[in-house]
Amino acid sequence: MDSTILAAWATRLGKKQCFEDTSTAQVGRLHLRLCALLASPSRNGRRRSSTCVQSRLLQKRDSAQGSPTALLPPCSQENSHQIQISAYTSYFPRYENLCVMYNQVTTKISARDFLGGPYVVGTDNSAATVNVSAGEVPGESGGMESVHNVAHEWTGLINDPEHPDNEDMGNFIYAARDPIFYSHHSNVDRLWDVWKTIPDKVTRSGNRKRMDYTSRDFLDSEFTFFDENQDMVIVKIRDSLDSSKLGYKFTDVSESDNMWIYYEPMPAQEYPSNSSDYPAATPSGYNYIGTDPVSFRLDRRAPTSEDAREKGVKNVDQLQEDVVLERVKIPHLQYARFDVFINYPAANRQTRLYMSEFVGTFTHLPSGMVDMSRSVSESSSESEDNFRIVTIRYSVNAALKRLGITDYNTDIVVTIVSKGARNSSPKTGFTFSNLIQDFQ
Ligand SMILES: [Cu+2]
Repeated sequence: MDSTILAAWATRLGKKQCFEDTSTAQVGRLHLRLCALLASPSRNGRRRSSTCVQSRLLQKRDSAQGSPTALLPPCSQENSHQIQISAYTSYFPRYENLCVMYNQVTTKISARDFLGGPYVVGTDNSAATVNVSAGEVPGESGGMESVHNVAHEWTGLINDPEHPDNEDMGNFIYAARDPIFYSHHSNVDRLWDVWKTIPDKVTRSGNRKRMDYTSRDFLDSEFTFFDENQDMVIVKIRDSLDSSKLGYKFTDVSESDNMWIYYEPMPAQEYPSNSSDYPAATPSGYNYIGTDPVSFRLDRRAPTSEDAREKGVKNVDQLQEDVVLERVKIPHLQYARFDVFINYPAANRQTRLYMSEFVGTFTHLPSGMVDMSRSVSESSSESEDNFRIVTIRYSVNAALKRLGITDYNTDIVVTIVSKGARNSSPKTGFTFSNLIQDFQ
């Protein structure tokens, strides 16, 4: 364990940069009761989870130090400096979770970065090839998609040989069979509300309000539901953006939300890296993310008033700087995860994610967008239809500031760490069309 990291932990606890109230930072009692449902003999046994939420929670509780249910060390006097080093380690995954949330939600200022690319006429999230000149638009993943996906991964059965279809929560075909699906998605909705309340200045000096898309393509998109009387109900996005119009209101932002909203990543490693030692990505070319980490140089420029005008903001200070992985090609049936680090080419699958150099993640779950007449495991066709093309944005303003990069002339090294499900080795490599700097 790096001594500078341990020193930072001691400083953090010494300065009481932790949270007084951890009472809400636990899995709700609701889900404990749901375990009875998960194991109910009335469910399809083949789709019954063998490791329900309760058992996972109890495992975590058993391995935790201190308070059995607290997710973080409490701020009591006794534990400020006296905690043994070994006790910190059991909290590392929790700080990693907070840092992932911070990078996927807090650092995202624009709707495009948080929600994903706008769905406009021509958007195709499933096509293997995208003909831009013909008006086709590749899908773009926002920060929230991966936050949503990891909960599916955690409560699903990815990589379980007895459940090759990753049912239930690990496969979108089956996910709604699991009762936790509904509370998970309620929380996704709640986090969307929370995102809009986070002040810009948490990560930057800007003053930009976080807003939904305002285009009619977005607001007038329709979804069809059936109500409790089995009558069809059509809901437009514009009707669902304000939950109070739907008859409910989320509770106020809690102390456990503040843990990730105001998370302070650990100090930088001060890893000596010379960006000129690394190749730039080939524009519109063949770029490869292998099973080992891969690093690229990213040439940067300053934003212009034209950039600001294009994005509908008044001045360049309101723009958000992104590192963009363009058009990553992912087989629908393959699990994919890319963690990205800035100026830390030594990053690998073991690198902890609570560090300043970590700028975000992306997770693609094996998807049900395949021939529904066959089970996913049977569907082995590698035809072009079975790929997803997706552009992924990593927002880097806050990380650049933490790393002491205060100008736009300094090029950076971007390291992509590919991971398999549950941090296993990735099974395959992926290609992407370019790695660029962009402003939103
Ligand atoms: Cu979901």
